[in-house]
Amino acid sequence: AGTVVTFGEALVSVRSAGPLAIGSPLTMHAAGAELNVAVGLARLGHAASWGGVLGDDELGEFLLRSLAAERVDASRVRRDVLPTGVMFLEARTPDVSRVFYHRKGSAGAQLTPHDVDRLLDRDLAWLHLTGITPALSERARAAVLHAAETCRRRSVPFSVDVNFRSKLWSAPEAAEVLPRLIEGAEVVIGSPEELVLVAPEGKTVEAAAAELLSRGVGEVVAKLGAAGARAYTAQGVFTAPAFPVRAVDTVGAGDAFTAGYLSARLDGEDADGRLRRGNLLGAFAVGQLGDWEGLPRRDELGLLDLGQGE
Ligand code: KDG
Repeated sequence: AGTVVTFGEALVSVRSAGPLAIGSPLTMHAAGAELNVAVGLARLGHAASWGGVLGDDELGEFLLRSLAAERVDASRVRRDVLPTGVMFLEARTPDVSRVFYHRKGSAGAQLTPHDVDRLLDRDLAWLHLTGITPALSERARAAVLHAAETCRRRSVPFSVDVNFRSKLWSAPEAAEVLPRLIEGAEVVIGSPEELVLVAPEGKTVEAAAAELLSRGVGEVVAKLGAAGARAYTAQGVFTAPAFPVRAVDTVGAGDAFTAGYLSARLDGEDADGRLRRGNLLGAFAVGQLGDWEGLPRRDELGLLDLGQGE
């Protein structure tokens, strides 16, 4: 049936139990939006592959080990002399966390169009991209635009999670590049603000979705956090509520939603089923520390069944 491929920058996320400035205890996790999606898909039994450039260092070894343990194919990863990127996630208060990137000049930003060609040279079922990659460097931007172009040329379906990162680039810069990236995408996912950012004419999320659909995007999915999610499709607009859960760590919930949505899409589920599985994975993700650690295997999908589960 082919492989679901994704690529981008994987990071080591170092999470603190309290303020960093006082030396709070730290734990090490594998992270990066695309890695999170790949793990979510692999846990549900999809053949998933992650690609990118990792440092030839201990942190790169840790990320490869994590991918292998989660049965994500990483056979086309390239190693580089530059260091693997790190992200500190500081629990400043129980409700407020802060992100500090140590990723400038990292191996992950060295991705090239040639790396992409190597990665996509296979039986591709689907390609998943994010709006983080074009913000990393000129060559990473060229690489991700080349990947989308390759999909359009080969008629391979692809998805884009907008994932705007204000610490990496400005909204005007993103608004210049991202509309080109999402052209012809089968699925575009984002928060309402992110969807407005990628639709030059759209002032509201509804207008943005209508514009993207009219320009050939297959479906537009708005992540609404605790309010669930909404899909704008040629068949109409569908909304599904979030699962009521206690949140321990919300970072990674959006990527989990994306993995669930894509998983259901690959399984041929309808819009309601896709939204439901997206919300379900989001709920699993927020229940545990780490971006993806709490995600379910396929036989665990019913665990959170509270009357609306699968
Ligand atoms: O969604 C979580 C990701 O954002 C996190 O793992 C780090 O990919 C990341 C980024 O670049 O911010």
